Amino acid sequence: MALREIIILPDKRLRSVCKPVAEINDETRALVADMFETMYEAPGIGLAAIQIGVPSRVIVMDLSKREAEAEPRVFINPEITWSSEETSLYEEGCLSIPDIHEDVERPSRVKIRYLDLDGNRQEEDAEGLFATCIQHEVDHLNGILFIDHISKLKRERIIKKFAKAAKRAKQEA
Ligand code: GNR
Ligand code: NI
Repeated sequence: MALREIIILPDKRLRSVCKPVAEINDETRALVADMFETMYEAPGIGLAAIQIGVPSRVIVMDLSKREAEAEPRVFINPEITWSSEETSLYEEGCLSIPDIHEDVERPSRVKIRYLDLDGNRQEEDAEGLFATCIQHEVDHLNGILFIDHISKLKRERIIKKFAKAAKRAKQEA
């Protein structure tokens, strides 16, 4: 297992449309292990493979409370097969856009289909934080970030802030 670097805005790789996993093998299992290590260390509640620079349709998640037992979950080639008309507002953050938190409106409930790490097809209903998080992560697989769901004014301010920070970091290097 290895801790991997989380890529942050304005890294263009975050806009990649990620490729489906063709075969679940040792490489997939090693990727998932690295993703869990990186997510728990951050710490975060979810992570898409592209956030460590790997353009594959793989997500890890753990929504358990800090004091409770860990509940690691893996979603390979996930699809949202249904979304409710009803929406919810949730304050989102993203490990690839550190220290920014904004309310995002999304469907309150979704149905998802995915492969687990054994390659078994799974179907699940998601609501609450699970629904928000899986939608946030599936967006990553399609090159979409939570700031794409907020006002253009707020989004452009955030993008500018990160572009400036990247420029400064480059000058100092
Ligand atoms: O750690 C995370 N917290 C979070 C909070 C509200 C909505 C979504 C998230 S996902 C985020 C980790 C991350 O960036 N996943 O892609
Ligand atoms: Ni994110």
